[in-house]
Amino acid sequence: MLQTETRPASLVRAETRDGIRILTLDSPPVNALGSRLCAEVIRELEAAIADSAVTAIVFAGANGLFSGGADVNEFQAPPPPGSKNIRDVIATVEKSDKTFVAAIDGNALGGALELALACDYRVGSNNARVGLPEILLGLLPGAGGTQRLPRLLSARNPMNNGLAGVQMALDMMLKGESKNATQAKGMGILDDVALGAVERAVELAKTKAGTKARVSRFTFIVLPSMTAMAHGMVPPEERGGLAAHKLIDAVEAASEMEFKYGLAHERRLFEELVRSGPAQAAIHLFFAERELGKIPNLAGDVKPKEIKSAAVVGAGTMGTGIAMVFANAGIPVSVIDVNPEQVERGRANIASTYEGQVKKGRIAADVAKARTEGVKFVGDYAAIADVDVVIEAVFESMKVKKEVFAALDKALKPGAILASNTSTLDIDEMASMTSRPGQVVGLHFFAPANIMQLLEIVRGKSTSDETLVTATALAKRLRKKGVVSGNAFGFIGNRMLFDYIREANFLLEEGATPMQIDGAMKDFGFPMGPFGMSDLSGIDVFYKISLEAPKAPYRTSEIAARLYEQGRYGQKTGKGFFIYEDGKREPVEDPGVNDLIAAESKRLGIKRRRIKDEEIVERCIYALINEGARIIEDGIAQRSSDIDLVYLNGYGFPAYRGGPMFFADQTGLHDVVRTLKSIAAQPGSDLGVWTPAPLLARLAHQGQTFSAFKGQPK
Ligand code: 3H9
Repeated sequence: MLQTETRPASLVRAETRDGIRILTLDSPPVNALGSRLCAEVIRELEAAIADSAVTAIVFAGANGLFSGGADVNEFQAPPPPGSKNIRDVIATVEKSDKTFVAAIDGNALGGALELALACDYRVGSNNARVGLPEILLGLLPGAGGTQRLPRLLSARNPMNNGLAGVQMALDMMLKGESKNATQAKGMGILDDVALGAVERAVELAKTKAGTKARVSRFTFIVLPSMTAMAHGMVPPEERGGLAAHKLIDAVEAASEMEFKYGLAHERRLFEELVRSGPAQAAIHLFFAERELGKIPNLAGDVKPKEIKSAAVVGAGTMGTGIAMVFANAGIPVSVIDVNPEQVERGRANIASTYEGQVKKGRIAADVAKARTEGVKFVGDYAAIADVDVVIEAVFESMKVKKEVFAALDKALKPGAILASNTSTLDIDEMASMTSRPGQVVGLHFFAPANIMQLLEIVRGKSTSDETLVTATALAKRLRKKGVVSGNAFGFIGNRMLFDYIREANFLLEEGATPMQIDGAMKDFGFPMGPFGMSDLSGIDVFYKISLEAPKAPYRTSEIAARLYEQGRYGQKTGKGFFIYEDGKREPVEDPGVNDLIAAESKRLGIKRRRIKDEEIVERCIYALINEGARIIEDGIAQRSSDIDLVYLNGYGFPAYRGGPMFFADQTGLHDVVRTLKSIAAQPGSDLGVWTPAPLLARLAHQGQTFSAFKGQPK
């Protein structure tokens, strides 16, 4: 007998089949368990529990998934008093004597899996994915996940007193990894996998009605050596590991305390985390990534063009790296280069990269073979006439790039997109060499292209909306974080980098050493300091870029130029700001460089002084922030969160600080402006570079943040 009772305006659909009440979460796009949905679920649950004709309750989800978990938006401010959350839903389930089954179709993440774990049984469809990814948001599972998952997995994996299961639970939560249906069934998270999860759940509910299999009643043990090892494997609390350490504490509490006290402990730890800087940074970045593909002011509903094949001009390190990015995404790609030695080096680079991945167990040998074969080397433009997109990755000189663009325009089919991998140069000037400026765009990959996540998509003055939308869709397909940038020298990332490097060099002239500056920036959380980075990228590369840069309105440091003149290009020559012994990557201090810097200070009449690490960090980071503000105001970046993603994914800014603009917001823009003014007041610093950017000054005055500023690009 089928009775249907639907409430269209509601976020929960209730339906009864043969005494089984099915509650379907229906809150697009991802059925996030926000306060309104939770209140409605509780109302429906209470009605079902009170109904003596209902023998069991099944939870399901609409919109192609069970649920994406708690509504992350609600973690950005304290909840209003009395609002309901997923913990209240689970408490209602836990109190009831009825039988509960979760029917998981698609994703059940975070609070959604925690709800499923509170049920007696869990059934997944073939496309089910379950996980507790809270750690990726700087949180821990806060609705019983740290208490129920180790209990369940310990019971389902009883070898070694259930310790293997506890280890699985810890690993899964500490990595934030989700598991597919087969894996979840193998681990014991799912009781069954079936084609139709809801139908199977209803069947199971009918046969199991009246029985209980509550995970909360299981017990488990965890060894102190196991948690000690886990603490040792995650980063220190102050370096992004706060949530991980608290998560391990919560699991330990689960084994030591009665269930209800363990829950209370987990809740306390969650509440501490959710207000912490790292969690707020991670939540900011979660939404920043979801904003990425959104381009304001497009003319209508513009669709991306299909990209079926690609070509790269130049078989150097960058060109072959880009080719591998396409091969990894399954897009056939040709590399064009006329220099046979370069081609051989490129071929060898690709082969050795894929072989290395096979050796490390990252890809299978047949995948490596297919990818290697997916890259063809060709010698002339005629061979790439039919490709849909071409990326030039030749020498960073406008003259050379213009010649390449003119040749590509003649050779390629109409409509093909011509892209440049330039890291600084003017896209419009390259477009002017073609008959198709609308199909010209910058695609600035970061080295090594096959590893680094960032892709700056540079919009020239004539770049068409269709080209731009195609480029952002392509970025997604290539599994890159594609940030749209306006066409300014250095775009977003390098334009800000020049200010950062400028300040680091001024600090050298005033009394610091490269080792001290790099150490201070590493303590702040960067994987390497500005001088280690210069040595890695090449002092020659920076020097040549500086020749093409617009003239700065203030003096520039000449230290790097002195090193360049001595042939000290960095790691590739074994010496730069540092010395690299026997091809090692570890920088060693060079007293000769310190003498060279001291001589520069003398030449400039600067009296060297002791500089504290705090001043180093402040000046380098605040230089980034001030230029970032100008970039937003000039419409080069669409939003401040795009700048944060650029710095995180391209330049190693520590994720737990959320990016330079978010860091400024957290510091308070008023305080940032006050610090800028105090730096400017120091003798010798008043070069005009510390004048607060007008947007920064305005927002500080209004008590605003960069995140809340919704200015539009020009
Ligand atoms: C948690 O559960 C805490 C509990 O332990 C304790 C609580 C007390 N909330 O990614 P997409 C939005 S913490 C709010 O492009 P996909 C997203 O912003 C939570 N919004 O889709 C976007 O909005 P817009 C633990 C969310 O198909 C839209 O949905 N859960 C949430 O590629 C589409 O997103 C997680 O960490 C959310 N939870 O991937 C899971 N999730 O259209 C986070 C998504 O306005 N979510 N949105 O830009 C995901 O991993 C993916 O979104 C998912 C779908 C796999 C679900």
